[in-house]
Amino acid sequence: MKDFEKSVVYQIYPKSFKDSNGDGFGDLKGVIEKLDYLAKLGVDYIWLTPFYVSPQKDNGYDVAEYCKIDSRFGTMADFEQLIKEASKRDIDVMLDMVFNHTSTEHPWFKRALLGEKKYKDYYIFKKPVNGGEPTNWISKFGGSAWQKVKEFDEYYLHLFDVTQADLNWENPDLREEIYQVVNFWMDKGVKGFRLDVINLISKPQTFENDLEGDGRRFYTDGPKIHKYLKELNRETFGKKEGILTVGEMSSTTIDNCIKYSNPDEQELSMVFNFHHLKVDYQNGDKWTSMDFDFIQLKKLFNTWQVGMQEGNGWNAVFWCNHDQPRIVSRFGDDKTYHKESAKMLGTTIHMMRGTPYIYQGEEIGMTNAYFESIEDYRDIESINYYNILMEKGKSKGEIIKILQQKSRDNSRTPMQWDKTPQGGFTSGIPWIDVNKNYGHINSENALADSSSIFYHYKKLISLRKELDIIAYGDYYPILEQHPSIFAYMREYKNEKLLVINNFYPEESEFNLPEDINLEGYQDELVISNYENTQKTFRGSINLRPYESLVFHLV
Ligand code: TEU
Repeated sequence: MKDFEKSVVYQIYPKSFKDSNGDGFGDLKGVIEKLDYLAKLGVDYIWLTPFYVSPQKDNGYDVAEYCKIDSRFGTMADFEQLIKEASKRDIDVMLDMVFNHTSTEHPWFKRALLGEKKYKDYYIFKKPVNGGEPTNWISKFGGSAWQKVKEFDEYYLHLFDVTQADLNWENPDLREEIYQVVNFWMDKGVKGFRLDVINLISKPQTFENDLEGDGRRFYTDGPKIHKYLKELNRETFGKKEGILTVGEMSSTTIDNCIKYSNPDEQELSMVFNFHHLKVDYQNGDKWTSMDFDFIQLKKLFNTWQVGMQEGNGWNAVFWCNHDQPRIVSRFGDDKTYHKESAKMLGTTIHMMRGTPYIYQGEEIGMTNAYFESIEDYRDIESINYYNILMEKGKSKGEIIKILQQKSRDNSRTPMQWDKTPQGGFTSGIPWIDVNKNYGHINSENALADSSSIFYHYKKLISLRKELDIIAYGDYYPILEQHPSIFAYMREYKNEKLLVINNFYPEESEFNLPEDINLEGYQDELVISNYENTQKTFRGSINLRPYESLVFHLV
């Protein structure tokens, strides 16, 4: 059984990871081919995003069959082999479970439309109000969250795409179906679950207009959410020991996240929150283009690190996933200081209190795609917002600039394995273009260079195993108002860890705050991102561009 605090999870987006049969679409056999690479990196778990039967309107987050594998990804035999091969390398497999909604192609929804009461009650159908939508709620992908069906004079709720109908968790039969799905996959040997937007499953009793916002305040961390998660835990993963569960929590609060992840509550092992990834949204609007607010970034991390620690909750710590732009392009520098800034960003996250998640390609510093035409984009959210912004009168040029910064497709371009055509991802035509920089940013190059980002991440992972302070230490922010340095301390027993990161391309001077006394400690530099680095820490340090240093003080 693995210790979550000492583990690192690697997220795989199978569609873009490795294509084994030349159809341009990554698959499970492709994942098996690359297990040695992942074992070399040293990760403990792989989390695979959905590969179930799906019309792929939202790349698999629109599930049409929960217990069947989409033939484009392979077969159940491939999946069983993947579990076996991963386990030989001491890697456990985590699956992504989408239980807030199903595809409208799911047999339940189809039967609902045929008027079968049982299945209609699996979803949230409402009568029109004043001849229109039941409420003014807005879908996360733009437009109304309600869609009228021609079969009856009613609307169904879809918080995401119109093809993703929200499930009615009030219905105990529906909940029972969900438990069977989780148990089915657990019986296959799955050791963890990532639960998609799980804090949105509990909707209010009455549906009313939101006069202040888009409706999220009524269903985020909704009225019965903790009851449902306790029941889910009891009926499924709580029955087995050592199953890692991580909830994706949209627009959540620390108090709720403590409840979700404090072991006494018996809900989940850990949570993702996204507040730190909204510091480049102008007035909360993602579809704008602006620089990130560094002070706010630190403030959010510090508040969550300390808040979760005080409540004995547990964070999943991360920069990247399949919904976020690439971090080196976002808060680092993907040109002059590509290597330095990518390593610095990795260190910032991996030394925190929480379980780190690495998204495929992050370990080689993959960058945003910088697609120049809307035809290159595949993501439904990006395409919807392209149209919305066009209607609002923005120019094509402005919109493309926003998409180059914000689109989810930035992280969905194929994994760059080597310098052969299509970056070695496929022998065919990939479903989305490969980033043009695959000739120099690729895994083969990274493996051949002992100073690569890959080996820095490998070292971060192994340090977590070696030093208990990284897994178990307390977190203390320092220099909170410093305009360019993100520094913090960890403390465990009589040890300390001092983590210092320069987030900018200019040099910056680090001075230890006067109230921290390190007299009597021996210090050892455990990881850094420049060669020729001073090995001990005393007094002040002049940091080079994006320099990152971690000292262990014993
Ligand atoms: O994402 C939930 C979610 O709200 C986002 O991160 C979303 O992509 C972002 O708000 C858009 O601005 C999860 C999945 O990770 C995502 O890929 C799915 O599209 C979504 O749920 C629906 O299942």
